[in-house]
Amino acid sequence: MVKLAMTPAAAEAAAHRILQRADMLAALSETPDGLTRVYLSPEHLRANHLVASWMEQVGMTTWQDAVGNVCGRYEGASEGAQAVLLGSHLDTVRNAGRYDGMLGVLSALEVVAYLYQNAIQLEQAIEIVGFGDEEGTRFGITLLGSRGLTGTWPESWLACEDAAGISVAQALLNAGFDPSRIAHAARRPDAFSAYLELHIEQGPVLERHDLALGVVTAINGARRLNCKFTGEAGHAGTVPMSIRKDALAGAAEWMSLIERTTREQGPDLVATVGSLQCSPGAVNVIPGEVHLTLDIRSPQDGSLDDLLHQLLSEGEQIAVRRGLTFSAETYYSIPATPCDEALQAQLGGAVSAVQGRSLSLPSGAGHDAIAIAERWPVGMLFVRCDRGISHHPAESVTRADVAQAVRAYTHAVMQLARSPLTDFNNAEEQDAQRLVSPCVALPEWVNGVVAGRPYDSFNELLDRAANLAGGWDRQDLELALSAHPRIGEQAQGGSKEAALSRGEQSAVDSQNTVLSLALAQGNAEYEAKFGRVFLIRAKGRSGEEILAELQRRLKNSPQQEEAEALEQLRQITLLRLEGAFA
Ligand code: 2AL
Repeated sequence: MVKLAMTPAAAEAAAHRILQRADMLAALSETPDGLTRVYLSPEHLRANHLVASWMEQVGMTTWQDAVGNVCGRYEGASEGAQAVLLGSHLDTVRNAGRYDGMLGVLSALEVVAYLYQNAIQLEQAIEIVGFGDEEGTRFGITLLGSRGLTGTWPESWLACEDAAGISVAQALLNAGFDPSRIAHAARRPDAFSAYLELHIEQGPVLERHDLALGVVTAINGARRLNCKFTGEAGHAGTVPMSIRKDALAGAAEWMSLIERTTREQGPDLVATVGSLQCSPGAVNVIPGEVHLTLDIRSPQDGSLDDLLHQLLSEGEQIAVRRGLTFSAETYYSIPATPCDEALQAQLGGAVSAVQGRSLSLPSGAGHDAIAIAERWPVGMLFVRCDRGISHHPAESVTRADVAQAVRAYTHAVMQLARSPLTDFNNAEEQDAQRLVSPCVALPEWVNGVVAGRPYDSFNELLDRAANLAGGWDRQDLELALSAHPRIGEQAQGGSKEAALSRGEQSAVDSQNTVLSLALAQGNAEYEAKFGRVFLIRAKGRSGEEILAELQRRLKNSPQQEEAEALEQLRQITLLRLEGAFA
């Protein structure tokens, strides 16, 4: 059973605050009825200000970056630590809903509020970003906020204009930003270990599964095409059916096939013919030309391209059979963005802990994570929304769902940002023993290390472990050897100790028969002389180096050799301990 840090009651209170704050942000709109808040508008700047004030209430330092994102940082255990980045966007489409984007920022704030209120400082820092533009409502170009962080703004963007003829550069100036400083918004690649985004699903899948939460596998890639069937216009009364070249009948047949073929290829693929123009478009004329669009999407580029290939070849075959011509031109193509598998697993574990099971699903809509994935591993958590409605004032979530979301989100973030040392300090005694016992098969040492908890730093833990190892004697050595097979003999079995041993001996070339024979002979001589297995820290040493050491140590007196073997055992143990806390 996974233990969740945040109680259901605390999550309820957080959800209540989130919904209240979503209402407060929804009031920051350029239209009095309905919500419209576009990039670099006065309402956007006011939203940034409000979000920054909420960040400061929970112990975050805040700033606006050079492209107008609002940012906050909750420091980690050491100043300047790498951060887990949480966020989503604060801009909207026209006449928008109040949760698309905002729910992610407000939930991230509750994660930090939980840490702050419980005086929890994690190994990593937590940063939150409220992106200034994801939707592209104002300038027709999208992801301006997230591309600021990745430092991938093309030069050409500054000249793009809004409907009133105001350029991005001018809008930046008007809002108090300096267009020549755009590059300063870029963050160093090592600034973040991961990006997590919580978002409403904007589709009906979670609702259909009766689940509040799901984990995103990938953000769909998409292709958009302009297509055309050309036939021959003619008199609707005089041309016999058998010799017609009806472009619209060809297009209709293709559209039916698009639907069937796409369905047959699996549940994650979608294809849409969204517009159709028929000419000459008269009741008594056979259609001579049809222009239609095709939009197809999938979480995998491979399956997307396979589908596209098949659909185009079907269009071609229909045209040939009907004496038409068919053409298609791709005018938009965006690759799929896979979410990081480890982050999916982390989020999936948190979601299962909260709602009993997790559901993985692709995202049909675009998100800030698309841009962020170019630099950092991304993970996304979806929250059910009423009937999947989004980009509409009727967008809606329930408080109960938001409470579950915040609980799962907080758990996942704490797992990600905490150190193995914190886990060790907080673990049940048996779990703590399980973590360190593969280092050496000496229960007294294991218990001593566990009893020394809590440790303020890994160095403190290492010091105690080394001190305890300083008291080992011959008996300890013999006991510990049960977990150390002979050099040159691969440890068998699936135990943690066996796996560690195999890794340590990986530089010993077992294919080299001359070496293997020499090691076997040396091992036998050693055992005959000292009465136990030859022990050496194998990591980083080749078989030849180990053999040389073996031959040197064969000349030791029993006392000298006991001291050397104990020293090797200490080194192996402390190396393994470092590995366990890496
Ligand atoms: C080993 C082993 O398993 N790992 C290591 O460093 N040395 N064995 C041994 N006999 O020395």
